[in-house]
Amino acid sequence: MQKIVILTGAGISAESGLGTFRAEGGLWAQHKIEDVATPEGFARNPKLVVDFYNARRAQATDAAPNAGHLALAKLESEFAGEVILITQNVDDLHEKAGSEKVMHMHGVLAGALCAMCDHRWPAPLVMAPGDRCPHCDQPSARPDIVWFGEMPYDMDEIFDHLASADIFASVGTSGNVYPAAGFVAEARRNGADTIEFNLEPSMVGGQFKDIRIGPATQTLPVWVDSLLAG
Ligand code: BV8
Repeated sequence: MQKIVILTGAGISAESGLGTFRAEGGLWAQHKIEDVATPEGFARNPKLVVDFYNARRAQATDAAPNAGHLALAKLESEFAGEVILITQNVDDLHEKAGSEKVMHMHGVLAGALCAMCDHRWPAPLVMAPGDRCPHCDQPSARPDIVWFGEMPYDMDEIFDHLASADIFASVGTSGNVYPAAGFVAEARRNGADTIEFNLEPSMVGGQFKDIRIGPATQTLPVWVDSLLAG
């Protein structure tokens, strides 16, 4: 049975109106990474960080999935083989599009995490520094987001999937951030066909066998239809 492993990044949500990180005027242009996406930044100024994620949670709540998300959901439901969807994105647009198995390796805006007891619960739309954990009652709630310097989720399972992928596809990611940017090398090492979907080649674009240039809302539906046609 054929196995397709897909990695998505901020670019797949761009056409749903959610800002990417590295475009001019993108998220990282408005804030420094070390101030809003590191544990040190959170310790230094928890309100700045919590408000950064409150703004993104509100934006993601109002956003609708686009034809790129919908194409991947169609692939998962209609493909005869196995489809594994790994996303670096913390929005829920893949789920809104109907994807059922989504691995959020960098966490989720919809989740809250207790820094003391590791309890997880659905995040309120607006979090505040010092929110109490419903499990241990400590004032140690934080967004359930993987910050720089923190270990992404599900890495063992992800590497198992990369070891047995027949096709590895990467959509809308700049290839700046590791370990996600290293997945293509891992998939190639294991003999997978590799394909990148982006507006331009990413930092690891040269490692892909095939590159489809264009907006994901156009390139993904064509690719999915070709896979489903068999
Ligand atoms: C780890 C959650 C180790 C937060 C994110 C030096 C110092 C410190 C660390 C490091 C260092 N050097 C390397 C590292 C490791 C570091 C890293 O890689 N840093 C980079 C900056 C060099 N990585 C980490 O720290 C990771 N953890 O290494 O842990 C460890 C080991 C043992 C024990 C403990 C720990 C953790 C990284 C996770 C950070 N969290 N997200 C949040 O979302 O706010 S990363 C964040 O940026 C995103 O999640 C995403 O993963 C990442 C990159 O963003 P992209 O998705 O690629 O978006 P970007 O804007 O960059 O690109 C968009 C792309 O889409 C573009 O290419 C564009 O052309 C394309 N596009 C746009 N529109 C469209 C489109 N494509 C198609 N269609 C369109 N319409």
